Amino acid sequence: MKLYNFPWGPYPRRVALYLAEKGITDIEQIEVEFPHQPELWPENFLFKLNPAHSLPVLDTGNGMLIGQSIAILEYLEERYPFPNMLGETSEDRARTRELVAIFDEATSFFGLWARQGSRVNAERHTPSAEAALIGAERFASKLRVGEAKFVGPFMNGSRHTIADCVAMALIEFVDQFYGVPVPADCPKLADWYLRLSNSATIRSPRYPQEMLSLAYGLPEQTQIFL
Ligand SMILES: N[C@@H](CCC(=O)N[C@@H](CS)C(=O)NCC(=O)O)C(=O)O
Repeated sequence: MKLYNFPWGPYPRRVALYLAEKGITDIEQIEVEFPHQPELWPENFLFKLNPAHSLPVLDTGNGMLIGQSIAILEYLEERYPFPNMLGETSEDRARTRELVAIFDEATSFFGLWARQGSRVNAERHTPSAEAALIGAERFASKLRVGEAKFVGPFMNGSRHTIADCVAMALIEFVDQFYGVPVPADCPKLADWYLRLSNSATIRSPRYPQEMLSLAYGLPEQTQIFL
């Protein structure tokens, strides 16, 4: 199998965290330049990989390309069932998937805030303060749902699941790249984030310095404080 990825984006990072936690080392990792510069790629390279032009993409080695991070996590969970990172019972798996969906939605709404409000995206989008505010408010409300559904000590109880990978990839990115702290009314998430940040399998990715210096301080740039 081959994984096309880059190290620091919130969607790619989900898979990187999963591989590290699971101890999977036999998937070839191919690092792709980001931001995407299609003119630098071999002809149609990423389009062939994924019509959405997004990363990560998993080449399963048997004729299939998977271009959605959650589908990749679930696929890998079937190929590498131990240790189980989805859940033992139907209820357990449903809870993990529910948490995954909550933090996936939060990631999309955060993307709206960042795309419409951050200096780092100014070349790609005409900023809209109104859209940025909608994104920020919806992002915060999804985190509150995550707080209410959090089981502890991990997202879904006593073991690390794919929900921890999806949530961690988001919270870490939002904090480290954009300078957005966990909202004060989500103390369980804040505590979980602190604990996991210090665990052996989670080492912060290196962010491109030039982009980081533009991105950092999103609340101040948009005057939206959660
Ligand atoms: N829903 C997709 C989203 C993937 C995604 O948007 N990835 C970003 C990187 S973090 C990307 O490649 N964006 C392409 C672009 O902005 O041009 C997934 O879960 O894999």
